[in-house]
Amino acid sequence: MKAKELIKLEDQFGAKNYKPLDVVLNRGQGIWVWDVDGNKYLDCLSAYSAVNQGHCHPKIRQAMMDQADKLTLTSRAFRNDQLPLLYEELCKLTDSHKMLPMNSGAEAVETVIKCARKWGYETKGVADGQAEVIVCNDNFHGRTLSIIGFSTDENARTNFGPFTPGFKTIPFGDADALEQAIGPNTVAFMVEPIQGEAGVIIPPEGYLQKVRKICTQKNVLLILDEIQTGLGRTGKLLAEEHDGIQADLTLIGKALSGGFYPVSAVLSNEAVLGLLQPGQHGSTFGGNPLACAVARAALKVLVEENMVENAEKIGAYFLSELEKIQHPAIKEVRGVGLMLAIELKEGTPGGARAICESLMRMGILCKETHTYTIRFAPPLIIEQQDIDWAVDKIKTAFDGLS
Ligand code: IF1
Repeated sequence: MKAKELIKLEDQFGAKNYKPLDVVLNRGQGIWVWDVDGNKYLDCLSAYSAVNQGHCHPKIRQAMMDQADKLTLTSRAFRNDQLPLLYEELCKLTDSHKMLPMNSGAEAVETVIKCARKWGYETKGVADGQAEVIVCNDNFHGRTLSIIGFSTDENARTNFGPFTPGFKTIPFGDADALEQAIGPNTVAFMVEPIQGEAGVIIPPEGYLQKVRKICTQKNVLLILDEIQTGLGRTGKLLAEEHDGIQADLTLIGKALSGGFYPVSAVLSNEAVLGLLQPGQHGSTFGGNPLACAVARAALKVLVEENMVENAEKIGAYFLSELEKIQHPAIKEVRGVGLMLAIELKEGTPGGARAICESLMRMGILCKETHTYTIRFAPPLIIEQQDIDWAVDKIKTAFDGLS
């Protein structure tokens, strides 16, 4: 079917909760994707960092096919032979004591909030029903009711209430604000090491170190949402490594499956996840053998093929090349590893969307965030020559800006 007809079908039968670029993809390999008309594009979004390993990685694909031939789902009523191996491999890789498998990122966030509250009541001694979790302005943690309830994005939350109580918001990047916001009922502080949806917002140097110290001093759990920053995206396996700290609870998702399948996880020290008793949390699909086999392969190729190191090296190169682009519409270029952004000056005609559409016509897919930020997050296997090719196109896109 032609792109036009497919778009028409989507508009007719689909809920309009997205406004995608009008490119209809049907194939992907490595850093490249193709549309139904056979046009080839460099993927600079990587499905919001879910395909860090590149599209249709052959080894992850093989693991998925092999497992699909054997056993896909048992539920957690029975054990399967893949989950224990994922537990061990992921915990060793991330230096965690325990992990809890879920499916989507939002589910991992919901899970961690439940666990933090439970820890607050049973270990910290917070009075029943009083637990409070501190989050940041402009956070993005997912789409469930509890999560959007503590979002500060009006578009995400308007007319979806009433919401779950027990959350407090503070400015991102401000450790003093955290110190002041913590009260006797605070059980956790949850934060993205770099805010993704907010537009690749990098906190001031040393922020996570300060936050870690404050949380330890005040007996508050530090929860890092690394669903987007994790698994190599920023040039480290986990972004917390840039600050040399360890969170009490870490969330990962997206690239945990290399884009084949929704797999997420809560990683923790024993004290927190150890509190859960049978029947208190679960999911039909969480921890299923297909998901676990895929996740094991996704982690294996990430390590074996040095994707994290490549993200660090090529990311630094990409940033330095983007910084060389001189254009009056550019306000700032920033990034860590392969999580990069160009922010345009307010009022730039057409905004970031115009640049994204122009890049699409030249064979690069990226997505604007908010009105003025263009995000670049290619798969971590990208090479220098691909960056050179892309930067050339990005320059041309800016030249075309009136
Ligand atoms: C969409 C953004 C990215 C996340 C962090 C949890 C989740 C996400 C830090 C929830 C999900 C997504 C979802 C996607 C757009 C996207 C996104 F632009 F909204 F911010 F990646 F940059 N924590 N992020 O970034 O994970 O439940 O979706 O598996 O279309 O909503 P999920």
